[in-house]
Amino acid sequence: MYTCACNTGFNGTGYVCTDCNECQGQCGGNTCNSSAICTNTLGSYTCACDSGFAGNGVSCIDYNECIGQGSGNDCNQYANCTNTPGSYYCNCTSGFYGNGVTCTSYDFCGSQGGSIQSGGGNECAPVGSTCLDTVGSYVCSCNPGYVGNGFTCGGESPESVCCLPSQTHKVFSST
Ligand SMILES: [Ca+2]
Ligand SMILES: [Ca+2]
Repeated sequence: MYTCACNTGFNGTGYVCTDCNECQGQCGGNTCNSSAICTNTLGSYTCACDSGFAGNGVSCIDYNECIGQGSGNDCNQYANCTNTPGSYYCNCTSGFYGNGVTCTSYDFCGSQGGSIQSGGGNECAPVGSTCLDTVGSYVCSCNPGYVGNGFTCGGESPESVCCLPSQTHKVFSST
């Protein structure tokens, strides 16, 4: 008289044994990390961390691509990188528009106008000033004969004729 038992990883009577699908919770389930892919195999299973994670499949730790881990990041030099579990994203900094991989300085001094917030336009004095685009910003200068900081430029005054144009650099806070 003898009895048969299925090997570990198999279900059945002992005469007929079929593989447990541990990935679907059979035979005690699996120990794969929640950020891993479980693959059923005959008699066992394997775990592999999702892309963007490092580890053996049971332990998976997010790569911080923003500090160069994993495959790093392709954020533009004028973008902020934000790490996320399994990934990351890029946002252009103030003064630039784009998808974060490509960031282009706004044409502040263009003739289209518009608000600073929407990217176009500038706050230079409408009369007596000159706007100069810089990378991610712009500079307002009062023309010779006008006095002010570039955002406000007063009319001609006798004493101002002698003086160099004043200017103010528009500074954006980086968020
Ligand atoms: Ca299995
Ligand atoms: Ca990440």
